[in-house]
Order: sequence, then C-alpha cells, then structure tokens
Amino acid sequence: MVLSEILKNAYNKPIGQCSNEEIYYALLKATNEMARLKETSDAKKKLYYISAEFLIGKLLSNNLINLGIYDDVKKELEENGKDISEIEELENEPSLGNGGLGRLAACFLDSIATLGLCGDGIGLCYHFGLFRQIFKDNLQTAEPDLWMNDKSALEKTEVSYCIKFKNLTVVSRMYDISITGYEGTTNKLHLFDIESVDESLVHNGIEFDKSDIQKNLTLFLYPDDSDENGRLLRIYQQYFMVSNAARLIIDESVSRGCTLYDLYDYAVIQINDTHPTMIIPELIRLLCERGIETDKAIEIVSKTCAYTNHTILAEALEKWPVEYLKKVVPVLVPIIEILDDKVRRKYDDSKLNIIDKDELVHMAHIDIHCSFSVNGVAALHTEILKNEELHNFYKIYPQKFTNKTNGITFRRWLMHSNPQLAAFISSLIGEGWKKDAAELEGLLEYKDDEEVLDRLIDIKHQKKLELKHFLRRRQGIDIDENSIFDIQIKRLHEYKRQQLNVLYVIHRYLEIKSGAAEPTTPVTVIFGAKAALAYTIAQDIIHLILCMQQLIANDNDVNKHLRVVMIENYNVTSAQSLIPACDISQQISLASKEASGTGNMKLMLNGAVTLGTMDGANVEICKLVGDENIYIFGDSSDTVVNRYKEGSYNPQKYYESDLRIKDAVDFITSDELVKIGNKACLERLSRELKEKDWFMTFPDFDDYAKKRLAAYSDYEDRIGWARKMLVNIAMAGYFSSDRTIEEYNRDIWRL
Ligand code: 26Q
Repeated sequence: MVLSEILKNAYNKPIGQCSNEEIYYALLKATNEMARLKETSDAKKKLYYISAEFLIGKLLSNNLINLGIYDDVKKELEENGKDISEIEELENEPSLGNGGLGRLAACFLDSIATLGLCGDGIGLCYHFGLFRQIFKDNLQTAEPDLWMNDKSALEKTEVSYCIKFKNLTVVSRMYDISITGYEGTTNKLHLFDIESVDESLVHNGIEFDKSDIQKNLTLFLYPDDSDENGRLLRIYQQYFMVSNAARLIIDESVSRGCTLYDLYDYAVIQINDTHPTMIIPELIRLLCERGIETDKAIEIVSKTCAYTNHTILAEALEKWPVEYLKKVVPVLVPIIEILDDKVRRKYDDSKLNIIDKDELVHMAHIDIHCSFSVNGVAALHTEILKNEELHNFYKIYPQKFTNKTNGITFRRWLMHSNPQLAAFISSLIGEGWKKDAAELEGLLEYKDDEEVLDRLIDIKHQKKLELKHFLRRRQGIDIDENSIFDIQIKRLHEYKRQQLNVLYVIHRYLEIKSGAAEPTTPVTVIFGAKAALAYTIAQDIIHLILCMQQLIANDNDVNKHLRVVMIENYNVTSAQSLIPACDISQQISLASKEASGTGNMKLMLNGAVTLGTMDGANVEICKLVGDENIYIFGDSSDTVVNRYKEGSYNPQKYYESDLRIKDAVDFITSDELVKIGNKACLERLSRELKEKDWFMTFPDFDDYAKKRLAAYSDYEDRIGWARKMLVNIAMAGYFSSDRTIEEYNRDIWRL
C-alpha cells in the first residue's frame, strides 16, 4: 500500500498538504479494504464468542501492524513531516468494557484471526463506553464517553431482527468491526444496536431515564444497577444481545447446511461469564419454535455451548429474580423452569438448583448444567472452582471442567506499545517469536551478556521518558524518569487491594518524614483505576490516593524521595503507555480472589518485575521465572480460604499490635489529610479497615513491606535487576493468547 497514492486519489493532494484528519480517514478506509480481502468463509464449524464486553482499544495502528504495513506507513508519513502518533490520537478508544473480562475477549479475537480460525465475536454496540473519569477536589467524577462520534469503524450490515420483549418490540441492526489477524485472516466483531437510541437522553454527567427502553437500550455499557430500573435495563440488554446472537447463529448455520439437529457440528458458542447466559433458554426456545421437541432441543443446545467463569466473588455471580425475567422476557421463564425441574428430579442437592428458594435464577447454574465445557481462567482459579466454589457441580460433571489459563496478544502489548523492545528482541533471536511466542525463551542465552542487559535498561529508560511526556501532556504532572516506577493499574476493587498499596505509601511517607528511612533511588508510585459509581468504598480509596498525591507533592521533605500519581481515566490507550515504562508490577490481590489477572502478563512481557501474592496467574508466573525473579508475599489461598471458613479474622488485633499499621490507618483521618480531603469519606474508609478489612490487608502488611523494600533495594544493582527483567520477558511466551486459543480450540471448540 502506498499512502501517497491513496491520498492523491482521495483528496488530490500530496501527504504534506493533507490534514491529520484526512490522513486518518484515508488510512481507516484503506485498512478496511485490505482487511476485507482476507475474509474467509469456507469452514463448516464456526465459533461464536459472545460477550457483553469487548474492550478492543484503538484499532488503526493495530490493524496496520496486523496487515504488515505499519512500518511502511510510518516511514512514508515521517518522510513527509507527519507523526503517526498524532494521527493515532485522533481515534477515539472504543471502551466497550470494564476491565479484564472485556480486554480478554479483545485479545482472543486477535488470536482467533491470527491463527486463521473461523470465529466471530458477538456483543452490543453501546453508544457510550465506560464513563470518562475526571478528578475534581480529589474525588472521581464521571462524564459520558461518546466514542462513536462517527460510525467509521463500524460497518452497517443487512442483518436485522425483530426482538420481542414483554411490552415492546424493537428492530435490531447489526454493525461489524473487522478483526484483522497478524498475518492471518479477517474475522468480525458483530455489535447489535437499535435505531431509536437517543443520545440526548444523557444529562448531568451520565444520568439518563432508565425506564425508556426504546431510547436507552444500547446507550450505556453497564448501566448503574443500584436500583430496580437499572437492573431491568441490564436484563433488556442481555436478552437483546442473546436473542440477536441466537438468530444469527441459526441463520448462518442453516445457510451452511445445518438441519438444526446437528447444530453443534456447525457452531460452538463460548459464553463469556454469565452475562450472555440467556442464550441457552433462548436457543432452546427458537429450536422448539422450529419444531424440535424440548428434550431434544436442550440436548442440542447443551452440546453447542461452553461456559467460561471469571470470578469466585459471590457478589459478581449473577442471580436474577424470576419476577424480573417475567417483567422483561416472560417467554424464557417456562424454559428455565423446565431446566430447573430436570435438575431437581435428577439430583437431591439444592446447591445445584437453577431457581433457589428465594426465586432467584442462578445464571451460572444454567451454564454449568446446559453446556459441555466449564473453564476457569488460571490454574489456581480452576482448582478453587473444582474444590470449593463449584465443588458440587464438579462432583457430578468432572469431565466438563478444564483450565484455560488466560493470555494476551503480543501484537498490541509488545509490538505496538513497545516497538523498541520488540525490535531489540528480534535483533537477538529473530522474528519467529511473533508467531511462536515460546521462542522468547531464546533470550535466556543472554542472561549474562552485559551489553544486552544495558540495552534493556536503555529501552526501559526511553519508555519511562515517553510516559513522563504523556503524563505532562495529559495531566500536567511531572514525574522523575530516574525514579523507580512502581505501578498498580487495574479496576478499583477491595479484593485487588489498592488500599494495601496506599497504606504502605503512607507508612513510607511517615518514615521518610520522620527521618527513619534514608531512601536511595526515589520512587514514583503510580495508580490507574476506575471505581464503579455505586461502589462507595472504592471511591473512598481513590479519594485517599488523590489526597496522598497532593500531600506528598507539596511536601518538600518527602517529594524528592517519593511521589504518588493517579492516572486520570485509565483505559487501554493509557495502559499502552504505562506498561512499557513499569519497573515494579503490583499484583497484590488477596490470594484466592483474583481469577487470573492479565495486566500481570502484559507487565511481565515488558520487563517489569512482579511484586505479588500467590493468586491467579501470578502462581504460574512465579513457577516460570523462579523465586529470584519475582517478589512473592502474603498468606496462601488455603490459609485465606480457611480463615474465611472459620470466620476468625479480627483486624483490630493487627491494628493494635503493629505500630506501622496503626500509624498508617490513623493518618487517614489525621488533620493533614482531612484538611485537603473529605472528612466523611476518610473516616468511612478508616472505619472499614479497622472494623472489617474484609480482604485482609493487615495480615499481609508485614510481608508486603519487607518484599517491597527488598525490591527497591535490589533495583540498585542495575545489572542484577536487568537480568530479572530479561528472565521475565523470556518466560512470558506462555502467556500469549495464541497459546490460550490453541488450547480452547484443541480441547473445546475443535474447529
Ligand atoms: C455482575 C453482576 C451485575 C453487574 C455486573 C456484573 C459484572 C460485571 C463485570 C461482573 C463481572 C464483571 C467483570 C469481571 C472481570 O473483568 N473479571 C476478570 O476477568 C479477567 C479475565 O478472565 C481475569 O483476568 C480477572 O482476574 C477477573 O477479575
């Protein structure tokens, strides 16, 4: 592709005279056309990855890379005085997801297309992505993020269905986004929408009338469900998504020769968490409508569907009142009752029931009974599902359970976000790793090569400088590129324990302030996190972090040694700047609570060293890199699980016996902080920690402080540290989503 020719045809101008907007649109159009040439449709069986979230991030550069023209385009632009990163900035990020689960779906689509598998994504076309986070008075506020200001990345299709709810019928429309594989084929992400959505419904931040379904159905990702209208809207969204999906799957399968009795030979449906669960009763309903008898329909659907579990947190497992389903989609209720009845007849164990005694429908139970595969997302997580959370199901369906440890696409998370490191790796071991990530292990040969280790340090320094400029531009904050970048970036949740991190920061601040600590290399502690709007304690934790940021920035005794920075509106785009610049990757969830984590993998791949608990995929990272290349602390998942079972945890005991904990917690409500913060928020958080500390930060504090200090001290030995970086990069190959997808295909999809 020659850009100058494309621009000449489109605008009759040379590159130098085109605006960045003109170049952006021309590139978008050209990549879409190139992508179309790589579409294939000759397979018999097709995968449908159905998910309420696809956190795909910006597409342009990713597509240029996958189509193999990024370097040429970049060069041609440079020769004409244009900077590709300025053109990238014009693209809005489609933030159609919250975090890990949505980003995983996006990485999977990349790998499915890269491996040339026949598989599409199906989801919803939310007009507003996840809210834009803005800090005001050290508090998080939310603004609407209208990413879809033009529909250029979306291609309108002919596909449209009539979807009937109890009191209303809507007409859907399918829009497509092309998913390019790296030197692979082009697949589709199908996003369903309705024409009557009214963006002007949104006012006063992100408030809107939650009852006007015709106008709000696909307005927002995860409408606030703290009230009944919000919860009903979620059910409307979920049913709209799955009913469209079910019809599309049936239509496409039939057009390939399927009789519906053999649906599972033509389609496999991967259900991403419980949000799309209603596709099971909906498919059964549609098959019955087409003349198939109920038991047979249940059998066919169960052989077609596979379910992925992403959490063991009870509050995140969806349970919908039968009453709500009757209000929105009464047609599904008799089918769910039949499924529940079959379970009750067969098993004498109320824990297996689909509808419980409170008339709540356990969505995960539908998935497990009516699918042929149930998988967890990391080895430890799957073991906990089998032995604890889903033990009763495992006893009756041992053959359904498998582990599929998560992965990430190295195209976005290394080639795109860290081209310098990618090029250096290729100069050492060749380009093969881009298609076969296990080849990264070849780097181990250079473990003692000081020239190589020096170059790794140089690249990290360059990425830290780039982050410094990014932050100055975006937030007007100046950070010291010669400090240790100690980073925790992920959704804000108590189980992820940002509060443990900030307690340590307070402790360190007090130590430096009092002269008890004499730091050598300064440290910049960076946070990036959005908190759900109805999640009060999470908001309070953000508030505390922002207050510490301000307090330390203005304290000249401390700020030369320690800084806190909270990234505003953390998203995929900022992750791409943060991850390559990280020295220490904080993965400090309470053991047993983080199903897998995927940020941990992205950071490792970019040469960050993990400071973490034995949780999720950290366990597998630890096994791969060895004890000397990771900092592990805290109680094991067995200890934690038992402590919960015994109900024996008492935070007060730790608060009173460890002066560091007491001083740090007391500081939350000190005069200094209350002066710059909100007293009620700070007091609420302090009380929560002292009286509940449900995610057990105090028992892990001592070990955390020790290991964190050990990491800071080891960092002083620059070559020793670079060796740890190199081992982490070399051993990250296992976490390529290409490997994950090969396993899904080998064990579940069989395409
Ligand atoms: C549930 C009920 C009502 C409203 C919302 C929800 C809800 C919404 C989003 C429940 C869960 C989610 C998202 C979960 C998620 O992102 N899980 C993460 O999935 C990653 C990919 O497998 C894992 O790496 C993370 O460990 C896991 O937390």
